[in-house]
Amino acid sequence: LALDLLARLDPLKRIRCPFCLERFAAYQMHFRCDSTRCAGDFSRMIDDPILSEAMQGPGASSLVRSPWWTDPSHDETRGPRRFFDWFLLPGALQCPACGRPTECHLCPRCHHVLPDHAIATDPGHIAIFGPQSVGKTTYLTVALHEMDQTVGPNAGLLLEAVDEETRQRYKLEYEAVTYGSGQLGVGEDGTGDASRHAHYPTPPLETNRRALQPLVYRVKSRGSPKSTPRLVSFCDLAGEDWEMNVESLRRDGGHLIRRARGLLFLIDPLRLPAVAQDIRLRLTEKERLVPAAEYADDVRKLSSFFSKTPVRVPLAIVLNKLDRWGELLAEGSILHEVARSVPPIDVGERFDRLVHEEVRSALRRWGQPGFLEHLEIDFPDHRFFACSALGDAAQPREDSPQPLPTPLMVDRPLLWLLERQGLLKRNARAQ
Ligand SMILES: Nc1nc2c(ncn2[C@@H]2O[C@H](COP(=O)(O)OP(=O)(O)OP(=O)(O)O)[C@@H](O)[C@H]2O)c(=O)[nH]1
Ligand SMILES: [Mg+2]
Ligand SMILES: [Zn+2]
Ligand SMILES: [Zn+2]
Repeated sequence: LALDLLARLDPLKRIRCPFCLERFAAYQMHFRCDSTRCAGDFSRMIDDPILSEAMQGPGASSLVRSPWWTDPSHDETRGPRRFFDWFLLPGALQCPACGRPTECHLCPRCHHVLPDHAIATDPGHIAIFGPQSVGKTTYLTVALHEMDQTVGPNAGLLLEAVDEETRQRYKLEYEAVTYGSGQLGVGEDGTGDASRHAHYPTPPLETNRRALQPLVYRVKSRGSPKSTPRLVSFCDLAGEDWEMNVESLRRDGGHLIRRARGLLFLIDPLRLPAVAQDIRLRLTEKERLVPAAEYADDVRKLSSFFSKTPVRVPLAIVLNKLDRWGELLAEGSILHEVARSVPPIDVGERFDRLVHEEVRSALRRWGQPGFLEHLEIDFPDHRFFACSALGDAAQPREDSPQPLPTPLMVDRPLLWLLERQGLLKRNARAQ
């Protein structure tokens, strides 16, 4: 990507990498050769300790190699020119291996290719976390799908994968699992797609560091053609790390929570004894055997990622699997109606507030005043939501065939968080 002269004249501009969320000045960006000749020729590649560490963690055991790259302000082959990057960023650098000029910029901390818009604007970031099996991965799958198909267009907003890697990862690891891999012909109906199944638990960081790589999207909104699209990244963390390896989560993935612009804490109220013991519910074997939730501890855990409290980052607390517990609430309440698949009318700020109040009083009834108090004190900018990613498509057995999701209110927390970081115009949430 080529920087325009205006951007080149601003070498001290602070940039935030949408992948590792580190901040640095524009003149610190690295370059890499992106010619097809260098990309396809292993013998021309050189060691890349920064990429190795980003992929394998500190003390990476094997060195990854990549096409020629350089840190321009320390590259002696550039002669004295390197000292002037402070005044004018280099336009292109010549790759010594293939002789071609390259304008491909890398984040100096993680060596991910920086998309153009990352250099122009500050990216947003939403971290999705919570206990095991509450439905985080399914939520992200369905929320992004809805964003693409209905919610986004209704709110005048488009999310577009920033690179092929994000596009492919979402498609293969998220969408193909919940929506099927779409191998059917156009005239066939989608009910029998056997490739649809429940997500496997997200692996902990110790076995797979993939969760550290966020999915990055370009946010395009209708109306203002001159403004550069902003970026937003999403990460979906493993419940196992949240519940059992919080030390390693804080060490290796702490930045994804600490530097988030929006926090999305997903929980499953079926793990509260007051809910699970309701005689109207028939629990599955798995639901019966999980340990009781300790939400006040979760808030304490979350605060421990930050150097000081109160934390100003907006926090959405989302009670998921509404399809399972919504009908326990009073008849006539929004949550009861939505759980029965009565579509809500007139969603918007006022609607979100009503849901917030209903959830809050439910949590109080379910014996969670400590949780509520902790939130008030440590995360004053919080909002409660309720949703179901699967709706009435949810199956009691994970190994049974999965119908297509019929989500309930998955978009509300996402839109609220996008609005709070200035990625969505106020009032666009009202459809
Ligand atoms: N009833 C119901 N079940 C759901 C819903 N969303 C997800 N599930 C089920 O919950 C289980 C866990 O879903 P995941 O999305 O893998 O949960 P997770 O939070 O990512 O789990 P970890 O990656 O282990 O932390 C799966 O069996 C899903 O089918 C929902 O909206 N309603
Ligand atoms: Mg998961
Ligand atoms: Zn980075
Ligand atoms: Zn080259």
